[in-house]
Amino acid sequence: DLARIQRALISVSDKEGLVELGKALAAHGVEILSTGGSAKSLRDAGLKVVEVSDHTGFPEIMDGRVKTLQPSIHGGILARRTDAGHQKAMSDHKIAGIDLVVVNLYPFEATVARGADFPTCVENIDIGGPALIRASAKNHDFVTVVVDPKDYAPVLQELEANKGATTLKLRRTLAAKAYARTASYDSAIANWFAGQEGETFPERLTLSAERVQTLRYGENPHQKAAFYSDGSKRPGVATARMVQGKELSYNNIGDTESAYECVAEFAESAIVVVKHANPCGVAVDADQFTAYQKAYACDPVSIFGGIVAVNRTLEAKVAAELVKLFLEVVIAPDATPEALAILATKKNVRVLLAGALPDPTTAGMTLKSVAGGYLFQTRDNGHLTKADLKVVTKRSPTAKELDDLLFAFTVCKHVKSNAIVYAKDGATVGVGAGQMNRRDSSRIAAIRAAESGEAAGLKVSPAVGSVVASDAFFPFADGLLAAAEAGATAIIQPGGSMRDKEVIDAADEKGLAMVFTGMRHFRH
Ligand code: 93A
Repeated sequence: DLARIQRALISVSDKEGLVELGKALAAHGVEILSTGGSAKSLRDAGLKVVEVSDHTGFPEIMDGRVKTLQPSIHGGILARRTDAGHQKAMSDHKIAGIDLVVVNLYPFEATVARGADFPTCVENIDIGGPALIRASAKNHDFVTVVVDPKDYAPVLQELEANKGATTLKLRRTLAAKAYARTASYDSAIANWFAGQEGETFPERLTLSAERVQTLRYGENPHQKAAFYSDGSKRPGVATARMVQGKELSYNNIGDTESAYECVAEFAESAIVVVKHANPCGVAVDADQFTAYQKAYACDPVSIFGGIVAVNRTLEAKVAAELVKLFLEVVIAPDATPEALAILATKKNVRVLLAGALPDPTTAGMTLKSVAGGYLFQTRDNGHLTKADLKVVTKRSPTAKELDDLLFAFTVCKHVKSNAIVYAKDGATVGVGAGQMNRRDSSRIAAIRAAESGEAAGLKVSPAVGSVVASDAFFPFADGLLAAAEAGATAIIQPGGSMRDKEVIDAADEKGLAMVFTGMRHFRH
């Protein structure tokens, strides 16, 4: 299973680790073939290199578009070393075997990312490189292929351990990585091209993602799972630095995403507690500790085993409260050293520092799988300001009601439909999520408010004097009446029902103020 390396072809755009690699190969007596720029770097470092053009007897032509696309190169890679016919072809055509191929591609993705013009991007589509990579990976029985400078070390270790040879096991691993690289390279090109055509949803979409982590299990222990990065670098659970705690689980990742995307909505210091993908306590306040107390008070029951997200540097005073609870994850842009020291006393709690907050208004795609297909949609980046709200009742909301209405509707966006959120003084006081009718969500939220109030020793439910938000219009007056009964004084909802008039009349009759947003926030 060992394959000796006598001749290597090196053609790399990213010259990281190149000289060290060249030196180590030379020390093993490997003959190095190389293309223009790579050969120059190696020669400048004092290494002996054969130019591919000297090896093939054919010059690099057309600004390098044709460098390695030669039968003597590809024959040397693809020849089966154990096949008499292949061996004869090699000697008939004076083809020398190439046993190691080290290639990294023209930086197409980086060229696109820096906003280069169309012809520059096109020129950065590597043709010869992927051909070398795919050929070597195909013939991995005999040939070692390296597409990532990170793999120079393992290859050199094997050469050291096996007298200048690699094992089949390593060659197979590298071959798999090689095809993953060319696939992701081509999908980047395909998606970019489709984007140039001005299409949001191209006819054919290729996904490329890199595995961040294999997970212990999926949503349930009998399911397998892994976590992939889409390479977008959006601040959040995929890119955050985990400073302590047990390995993240599948459900942790989903919940942390919900919490962090929600907390990022608020300009003021905010706290979001999430349980089973739904916020169960959200609050804003100039003071982080007060925000925490308000968020906690919304639902002191559901926070058990929950996820807590903050949108400022986590403070010690809040951390001291968090360690009193059983929590799964804490996520923040950053934390003070004191806060980290306090969290460290609970070593199982996963603490993620995301460095920054995601921008809720940025465009992007979300993806969901269904039997036999995928559903893509643009991200719900809808963002409302007070100016977008239309008063539809006789009574206009007070300034304080208006603040709470906008806050409640923003939370609603992050609650599974049918979503009803009661809020007061910059905090949720009751959240009704995921019910099949709006009236039940409304009632559940009111029950939650009453129970939490009772637990806190309050005489009246916190829903009394609150405002209420609904993620979609009230199709009938009943949901609104349930909210009025619970004590809400103002309502925010998209509007647009056939029975809007009936709902507005009911609000007027109860003396409620109501605003329409014109924007719905279903979330399933
Ligand atoms: O222009 S190419 O598509 N044509 C080729 O024949 C070819 N062979 C290698 N690009 C080609 N390469 C690429 O050149 C490699 O993938 C590598 O990224 C780059 C290295 O060029 P240099 O050694 O001149 O810096």
